[in-house]
Amino acid sequence: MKKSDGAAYFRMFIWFIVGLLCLNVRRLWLLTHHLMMIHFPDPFLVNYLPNGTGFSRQPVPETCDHVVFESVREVHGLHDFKSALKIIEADVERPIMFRKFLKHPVEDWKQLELQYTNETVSFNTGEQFHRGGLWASGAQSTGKMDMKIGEFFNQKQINSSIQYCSFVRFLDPKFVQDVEGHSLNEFINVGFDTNFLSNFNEDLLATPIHAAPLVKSYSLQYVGKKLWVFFRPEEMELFDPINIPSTNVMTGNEVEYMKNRNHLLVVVQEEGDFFYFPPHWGHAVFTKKGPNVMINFRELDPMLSLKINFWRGLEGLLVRWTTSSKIKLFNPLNGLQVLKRLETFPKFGKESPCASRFSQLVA
Ligand SMILES: O=C(O)CCC(=O)C(=O)O
Ligand SMILES: [Fe+2]
Repeated sequence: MKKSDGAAYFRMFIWFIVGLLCLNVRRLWLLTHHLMMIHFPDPFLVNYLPNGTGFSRQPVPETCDHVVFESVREVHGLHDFKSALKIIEADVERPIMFRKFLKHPVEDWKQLELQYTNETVSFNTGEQFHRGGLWASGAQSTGKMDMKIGEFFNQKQINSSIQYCSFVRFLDPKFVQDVEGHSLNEFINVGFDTNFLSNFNEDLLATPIHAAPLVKSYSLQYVGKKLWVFFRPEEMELFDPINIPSTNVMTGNEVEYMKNRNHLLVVVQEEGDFFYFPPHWGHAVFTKKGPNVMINFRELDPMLSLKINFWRGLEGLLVRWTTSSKIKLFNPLNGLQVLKRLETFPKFGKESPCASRFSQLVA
């Protein structure tokens, strides 16, 4: 090796280090800025969003005909948590669907419904206008109402008004069992449950794109069907996400998302299916009309979170450590003040042209 080669390599090495530092200064600045926005929304957030223009969620593509639906991995024939967890562990950074995991999901739900019949939970009420899009729900919320679990499915549905029990916790994980009578918390540390009950008149994308920064999610569909549209962690980063404390995108729209892609990563979850997805994976969830029950257990995994997306994971941890326990709930409606502020920006968009194809998939 000539002497000049050594000097050139050394210069390259120095530039490499300078590059890394610059990258980190930018990330550190972004992180600090987000924490300021989260804790002092008035001066920071208001200045950040330029008259809501960066936040317009209106545009949707003209057609969905060209979009290819790509599916997540699937496993058939497994019915116990222990074996499923082994498979999950082997490829923990990707979502996976276990088909027909529960053999009698509807009967299992009837049992749970009976057990929790007098448990009062808070339902979000709203008006539904269409089936929604990836960036904006097809319903606008009007408020909240408390209802007993046992009463919910016995009521009459009224026109376009909807009730959605989402992200609520009422279950003891030990009562949610596989066919062998084992529960998830015998094998992993289930942090909390988030449950979803609905009886929509029309299919509805009720939960637009968001992600969970710190937890692994294990979901069981008991009644009805849901269609999940997934955004990979790196795709979420294109739309200025912020942890509030779930990760919500602040910019982008469906047109922008589809510009350089012709595929959507989707999976339909049917009665009895058990579904795992890792932290940081963005998802928008389309719920089939009619009775619907889905239960999702969350397992805190900061190491995996940092591994998949270090800076977003760090932001998630800092938001968690610096907020009161009341708003640490995995509940957007109970979230930080910044979320309420984000809600005031134009958000109610058009129906996705893919909504008809989503409906066909859950039919
Ligand atoms: O089912 C829904 O509407 C949302 C579900 C969801 O976002 C979740 O379980 O993380
Ligand atoms: Fe979610």
